[in-house]
Amino acid sequence: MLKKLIAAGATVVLLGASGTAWAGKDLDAVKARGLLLCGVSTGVAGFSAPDAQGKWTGIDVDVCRAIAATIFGDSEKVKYVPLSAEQRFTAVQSGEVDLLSRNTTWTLTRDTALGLDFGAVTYYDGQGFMVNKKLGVKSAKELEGATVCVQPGTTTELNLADYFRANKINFKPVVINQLDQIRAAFFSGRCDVFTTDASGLYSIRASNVPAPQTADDFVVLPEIISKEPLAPAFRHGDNQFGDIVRWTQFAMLEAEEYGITSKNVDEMLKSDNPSIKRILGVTPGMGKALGVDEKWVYNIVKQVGNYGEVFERNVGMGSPLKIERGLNALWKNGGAQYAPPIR
Ligand SMILES: N[C@@H](CCC(=O)N[C@@H](CS)C(=O)NCC(=O)O)C(=O)O
Repeated sequence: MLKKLIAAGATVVLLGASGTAWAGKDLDAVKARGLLLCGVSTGVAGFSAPDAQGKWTGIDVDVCRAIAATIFGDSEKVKYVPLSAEQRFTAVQSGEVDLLSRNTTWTLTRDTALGLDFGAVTYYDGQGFMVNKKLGVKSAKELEGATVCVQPGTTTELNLADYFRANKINFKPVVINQLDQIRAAFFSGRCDVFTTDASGLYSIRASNVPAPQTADDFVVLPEIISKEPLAPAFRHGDNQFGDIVRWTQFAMLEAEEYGITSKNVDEMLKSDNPSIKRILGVTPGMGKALGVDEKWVYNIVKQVGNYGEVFERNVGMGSPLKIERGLNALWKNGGAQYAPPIR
């Protein structure tokens, strides 16, 4: 085959044993620094937020941790950089962060004109609306004349205008940059409606309602008006780094699919299943192909967990957010989370 290709005039680049032909400067810089610089939000509980001790937690934080486990074998080798919606893309472009793992929607313009690339979708979301129950509103179609709190620099702002225009509903946007200020504006009644990704609404309702109001005073309306595939973003141009980001997410999904968890991963090393042996590096090859340690998936699962564990711990029914798997269930359970095979 190779001879035929060469005979046909193809330029064939043969890779060395280390596969370094794809290595790029971004991955080199991460390795030289010994730390992954991960852009996160300024505080969306369940996704990326500092706890009382200042330790960052959430599903987006676990994505950073898993990528650090792939690169360094150590999920702690991450520095978190909080970024507002408006700051986030410049921070990636300028090199202030290596990776943006922060409820960011994968869109065509971001993937092209902004000079970014996206990894695999870590959370399938859609935009929703939250209102105070005392307004008695049951549907977004009843929002004629409403004031709507929205953060700038988001797909949210664009979808909001499209949706209200398409449905011929008048509204007044209240555009506020800082997340804590926009939440305060909504909870103090300065806006009738808060709109963002449904995940963000559940997060804010579970974690940020100021006393004496409670989560029960607020309702998320049934309309989901957009597709918000949330994925990690990074600079265009370093394919090996991109492969690592993409396959780290797939590895967490494959681990869930094969029943490999943080609890049983040591047992699983003894499995006879050829797929599990390959995934966990007992049969070598996958790590070498990706240019990382053969134990990369073992390290991810042992230190961070499989996708289902990460989802449940941070945002699932056992967490304060109580979000159902829905579209984020594995494909074999009727969801959209599907990983290409590790082979
Ligand atoms: N997924 C949308 C919205 C993302 C977004 O930034 N949402 C706001 C509203 S909850 C947020 O997360 N802000 C966090 C912050 O500013 O720290 C996008 O990518 O544009």
